[in-house]
Amino acid sequence: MKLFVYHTPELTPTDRVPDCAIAVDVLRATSTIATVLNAGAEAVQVFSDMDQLMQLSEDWPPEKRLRAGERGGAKVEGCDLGNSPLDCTPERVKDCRLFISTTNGTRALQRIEAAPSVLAAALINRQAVVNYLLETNPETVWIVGSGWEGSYSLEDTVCAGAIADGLLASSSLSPKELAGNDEAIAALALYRHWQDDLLGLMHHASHGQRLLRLNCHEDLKYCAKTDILEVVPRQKEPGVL
Ligand code: 3SL
Repeated sequence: MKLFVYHTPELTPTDRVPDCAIAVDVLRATSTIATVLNAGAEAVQVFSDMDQLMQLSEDWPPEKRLRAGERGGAKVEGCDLGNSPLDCTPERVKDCRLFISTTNGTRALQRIEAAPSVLAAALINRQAVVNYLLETNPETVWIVGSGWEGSYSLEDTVCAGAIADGLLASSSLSPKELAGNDEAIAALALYRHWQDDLLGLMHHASHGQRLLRLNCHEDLKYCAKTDILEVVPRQKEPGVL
């Protein structure tokens, strides 16, 4: 297995696809997607465009549909939910399809949707994703950070490093054998430096600070937890996990 890390969708190659591509948006889209599927949602359908989300979700029975929209960290008016994973309780989401559009995370998923296997990972389901990779053993794996409007996000790279660390802990691979690019080595080093204070890292991160200004401290605390969910969100058809 060779692991490549790309910090943003924009930095991700467009001329080829890997065997497995993983989107990461720790704050907060992939944390929300993992939480909502773990809570019993039927599926999550992602959109980069809010109008398209509203239009396509119209065809779904209203009692089986939830619309989630986030822009700039805040809930989009007219949606049932914003992008807080803490709102995704089983009572609220069980058996529903979540139609979701967020600033960066849903764009990252759309960017990799042509890969034969597409996953969504966050710190909260890191070990489940690691186990899935070890079981399926894809030759090439890309981890694509969502970043923020084209720029780097610390928390996505630390999650990529956490996945790399988990793979190394459960295999005989060395970092040199596993890493496909320099970004993968850097992600591993970042995770190993911060692994005992991931919430502290989120407080340093620019998007963490943005969310703190929006009073989302509980979200940060939740998204900084590691390995609390067993779920592996997998794409069933383009845009649907
Ligand atoms: O950018 C995104 O996709 C979101 O996860 C951002 S936020 O955490 O909901 O503000």
